Amino acid sequence: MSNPATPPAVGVLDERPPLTFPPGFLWGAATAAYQIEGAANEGGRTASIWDTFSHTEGRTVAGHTGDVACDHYHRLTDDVRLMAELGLKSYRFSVSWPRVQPGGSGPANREGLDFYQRLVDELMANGIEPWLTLYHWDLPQELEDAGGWPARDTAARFADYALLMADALGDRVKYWTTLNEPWCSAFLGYGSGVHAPGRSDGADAVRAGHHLMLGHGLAVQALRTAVPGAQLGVTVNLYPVTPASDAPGDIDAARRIDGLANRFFLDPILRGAYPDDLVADLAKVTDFGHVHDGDLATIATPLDVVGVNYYSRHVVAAPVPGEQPEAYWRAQACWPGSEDVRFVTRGVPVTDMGWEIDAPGLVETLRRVHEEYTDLPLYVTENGSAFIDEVVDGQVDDVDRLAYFDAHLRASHEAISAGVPLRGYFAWSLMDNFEWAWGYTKRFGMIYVDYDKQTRIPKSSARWYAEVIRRNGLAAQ
Ligand code: IFM
Repeated sequence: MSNPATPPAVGVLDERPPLTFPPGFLWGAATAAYQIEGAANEGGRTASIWDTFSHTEGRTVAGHTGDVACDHYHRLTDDVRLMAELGLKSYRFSVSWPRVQPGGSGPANREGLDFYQRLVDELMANGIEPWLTLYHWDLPQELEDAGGWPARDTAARFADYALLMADALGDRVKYWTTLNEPWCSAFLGYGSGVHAPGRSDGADAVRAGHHLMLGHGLAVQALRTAVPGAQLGVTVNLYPVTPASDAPGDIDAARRIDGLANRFFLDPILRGAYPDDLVADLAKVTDFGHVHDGDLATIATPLDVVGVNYYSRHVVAAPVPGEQPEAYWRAQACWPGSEDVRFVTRGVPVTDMGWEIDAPGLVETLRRVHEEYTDLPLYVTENGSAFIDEVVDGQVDDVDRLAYFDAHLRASHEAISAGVPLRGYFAWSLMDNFEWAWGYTKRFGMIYVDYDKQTRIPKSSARWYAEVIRRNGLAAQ
């Protein structure tokens, strides 16, 4: 195999044909509770692992926290008006578990539920379909203190919380996502520790991944009864994993990383089993004794939709013996058992996160999920890019982000033409927000947020996206 395909440069919009999406295609934008809400200590909300983590010295860039974020908690009405001006058909938000169920167990917090009820009502009054994600990384701190996701009981707590939300919003919300990107929760939170709760133990990461999926399965079972007619799903972040060359060592490195990044979740959720090669790769880390009889059947409880978050591709190479400085190993600790695999760059354009821009990888990813795993409707539940934005004369002309969206929407269309039942696309993100360990230093939004004044400026990409939605497709370039 030669070097992996180099994606076309993004940044230049050359001649491209107009493209129309299927009728009813769900055009949306996404956010997450801790990244935008702020009001960390209001309305009865208690701490999540991200409050604790971000308030711990050295965990986030410049000590940034989500205490205030975009102050969306107090600006809900104005923010929904901006969504309506964009013409969004759907808005994907997440619920802060410790806001609605302080401490992660016991009764619901009326004030917390009120916030989401007002949000949903406001969305519906503006003709915007609410898309609710139950878990976007903000585990109540008390549940972490009791063991966190490596502890089996957290899965049961999650199903209880799902029921509490079904009770509050089941009459109005049709689309329910259990987890957002369980790979990040498990392997960044408990493996490399660069995300909350900041623990670093490969076996715990694997256990966390399993219990997240168990919680997902239990929640789907509970929601299936509690919310008849709901569209239930999960969102996984997927990457094509390409070997740096056709050398057997590189091909094996790609197999291993694909196992940990993609198949760790796709196989149990959509096939009801862990892949044998992944179990073998992880043998030195865990004996999978945490998997009880019946777990995999629960995890594979039938779904209605699958959400795919796509940002980039991994290109990997075989370990080089002796070449493993400590800092390098730590960064790789999110790949238990395969810490020595090398991640290589191809010199193609990258975003401000340093992630290679690779729109063809989205076609590959969507086709793989459809062709190898499921006939279920798919949604791109996140796709987007961080770039450095500048406000000039009150405007933000984010041409690179716009080009990124354009390329990935063309890729989405190509996937549909190839037979993928892709039913919608959610831009990440509606507005700039707290980018986890990076704090406010990375901007992914279509709407610029001035964090000091809490003002919003729709960027060029937002105006362009509004036009895409209006046309149900892309104009010729
Ligand atoms: O900001 C995150 C989001 O919370 C989850 N998916 C990836 C985004 C960009 O890093």
